[in-house]
Formats: sequence, structure tokens, C-alpha cells
Amino acid sequence: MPVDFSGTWNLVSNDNFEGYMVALGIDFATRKLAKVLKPQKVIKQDGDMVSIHTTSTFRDYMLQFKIGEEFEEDNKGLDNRKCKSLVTWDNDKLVCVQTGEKKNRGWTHWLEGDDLHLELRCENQVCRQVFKRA
Ligand code: 1AG
Repeated sequence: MPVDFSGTWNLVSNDNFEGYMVALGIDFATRKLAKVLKPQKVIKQDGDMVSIHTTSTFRDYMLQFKIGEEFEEDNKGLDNRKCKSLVTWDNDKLVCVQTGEKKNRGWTHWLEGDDLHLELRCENQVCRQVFKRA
């Protein structure tokens, strides 16, 4: 476990979330609601087991996985597409590859100073989110 992301984190910036949602095919009305959200993440890391609970006033998303073990992800309440996801360490970054209908889909979490960073990728779009400890 190179890094421990455990804690409660609040979104402070969200660059190109719109482009990422368009790439995922999210409809206009949902995008309008989603882009004003300030989601919170609660991350629990216990060895190779990780849970990431993203909550907001509109929708919640719960992800639990074992690092290095591929699993089926349903993206329920997001774009609802199923994919095969695999999370691995790349040095101190936690990298998820989401294999499915959408090309180049995945995300990366890392720490920078006191901040938690999240890069969300889909096709040719990259969304960059920054969180601070609650
Ligand atoms: C994620 O983070 C994404 C978690 O996997 C949610 C973040 C962005 C939303 C993704 C796609 C947009 C689709 C629909 C928009 C509708 C509602 C937005 C709700 C946002 C709060 C749930 C990576 C990692 C573990 O932290 O999941």
C-alpha cells in the first residue's frame, strides 16, 4: 500500500466535467444538474481492499474493489453502462482501466500536498477534479 487515500474529501474544483459527461452520452438535463454538484468522497482503504463512496444531493455512487483483481462495474446512476474494471498501482497513483463500449475509459487518483486528485477519462475527454479533506 504505497499511499493511503482513506478519509472524507470534498470537491473543490472540477475541470471539463461537461466534456467528460458528453463523451459518456449523458443527456443535457442531467448534465445541467450534475455539473453544479459538489460531491463528497468517503474512501476506506484496508490493504488491497478499497471502497470509494461518492455522494451528492442528486445521486450517490458506491465502488468497492480489490486492487489487482478485475471486476464488473455497473456505473449505476452514472451512464449505466457495464464495463470490466481493473485498479492497479502506478507508483503512488491508483489507476483504473474501465474496459467496455467506451474507448480509453478510466480514472486515476493521487495525492498532491493535502489534496486528493481525480482524473476521469473517456474517449478524448479528460475531467480533472480536486478534493480537500472535510
Ligand atoms: C468515479 O470516480 C465517478 C464517480 O467513478 C462520480 C463522478 C462523476 C460522475 C460520472 C459520470 C457522469 C454521469 C452522470 C451524471 C449524473 C450524476 C452525477 C453524480 C455525481 C456523484 C455521484 C472514480 C472513483 C471511484 O472515485 O468511483
